[in-house]
Amino acid sequence: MTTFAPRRIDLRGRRLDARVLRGVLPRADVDVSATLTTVAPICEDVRARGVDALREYTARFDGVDLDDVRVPREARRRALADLDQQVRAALEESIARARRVHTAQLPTELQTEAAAGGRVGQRWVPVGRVGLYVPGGRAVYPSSVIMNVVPAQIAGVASIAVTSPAQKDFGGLPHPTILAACELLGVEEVLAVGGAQAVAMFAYGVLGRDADGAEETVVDPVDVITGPGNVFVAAAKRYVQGTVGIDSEAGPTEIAVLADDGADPDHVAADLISQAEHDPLAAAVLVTDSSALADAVDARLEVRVPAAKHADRIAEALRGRQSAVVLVDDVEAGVQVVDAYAAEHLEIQTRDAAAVAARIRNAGAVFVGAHSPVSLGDYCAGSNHVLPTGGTAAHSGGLGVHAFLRGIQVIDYDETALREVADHVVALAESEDLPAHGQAVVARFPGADA
Ligand code: HSO
Ligand code: ZN
Repeated sequence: MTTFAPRRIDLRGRRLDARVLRGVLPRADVDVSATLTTVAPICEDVRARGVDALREYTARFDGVDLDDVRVPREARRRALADLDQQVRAALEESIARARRVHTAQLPTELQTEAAAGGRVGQRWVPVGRVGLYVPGGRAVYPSSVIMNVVPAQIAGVASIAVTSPAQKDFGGLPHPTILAACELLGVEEVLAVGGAQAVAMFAYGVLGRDADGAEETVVDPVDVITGPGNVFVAAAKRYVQGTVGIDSEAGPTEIAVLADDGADPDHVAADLISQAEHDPLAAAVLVTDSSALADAVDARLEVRVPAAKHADRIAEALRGRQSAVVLVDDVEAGVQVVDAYAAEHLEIQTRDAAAVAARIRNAGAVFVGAHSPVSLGDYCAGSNHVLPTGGTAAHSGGLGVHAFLRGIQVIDYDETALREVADHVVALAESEDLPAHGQAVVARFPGADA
């Protein structure tokens, strides 16, 4: 009788169409839309009352009386000076790898001749200012500072602000490791605000009063907000979307492992536990064609879970309806299942792992083979750990430099090239009953019978 094993779903001999798979692979219930009604008044209040509203919400939700929402430079310097040397070295290595990988993502400018003398280019221009949200509370993720700041910096964003909730236990500042990470990265603007109110602060900007009582801008509005957070943060991002750009909404962490009988059950168990550690709502899903492996993984969970520091929430995550061990007929069927699931993180622990991985179409990130666990990607692979959750990997990818860039098309036709295509513009304009469109072209060729 096992106690930590996720429930079993047996799909052997079943037809794996999309409807069946959607029904059997449920996810955690996180209702972002329902939370919109809670966060909307908070966002509007911050928009209307600025810093005064931020102070009130911070007192109410975080139990901190903020003098200033801005974290002084001195506090960030001190946090870095006090940082454990090993953690500092690890953050530096993580930053170096992330910079290397994200630099390679930069798109190249394009210049195409659509016709002789008719050039269309594409320039990539960074947004002017971004606001990056770093969670606090149960989740203190200096690694997430890196994952948000590095792509924004590599994209060339001139103005970068980071916010993280004020912590009662740390003198009302964000967690010191987060401040240290900001300092290591050279972030010049750090704020001590969390929750929906932080998202509103970035979206609308906030005014306050200086020492002499004169009105001053405390936080300028941003163009883009990125970063993971709880359901209130996700809902607030959804609320302000349109006013600003956002990255994908982050839900509870998910790991799926596609494994065959060659996988090491202890490693599979350790990897499932590693992401279950985040949250009682985290999802851990093993998909395998080997019931022997499934049994062996269950057995290793029995040993590893009770020994884990966060055994309670790990057990809750593994036993939750969002987690499962799924039995399939073969690896081919397994690929169909994990594609339908569209996991945030997908490990491939099968023979010919690289070939199997190459066939995956839906996943936030794919971890190939025995030596690429998800926790490597969480910290030090160079890849980004802000990834699409909740099945959104079917239409979205992880955070990268593109989130901070816009492609601007540049159209540059000469007279001959315009004349060449004038009749077509006129014909399409007439067909849409928008003749002034055609006339704007014809006006350039007086006397011609276009
Ligand atoms: N697995 C998380 C990221 C993270 N893990 C941060 C540890 N720290 C979501 O991808
Ligand atoms: Zn993680």
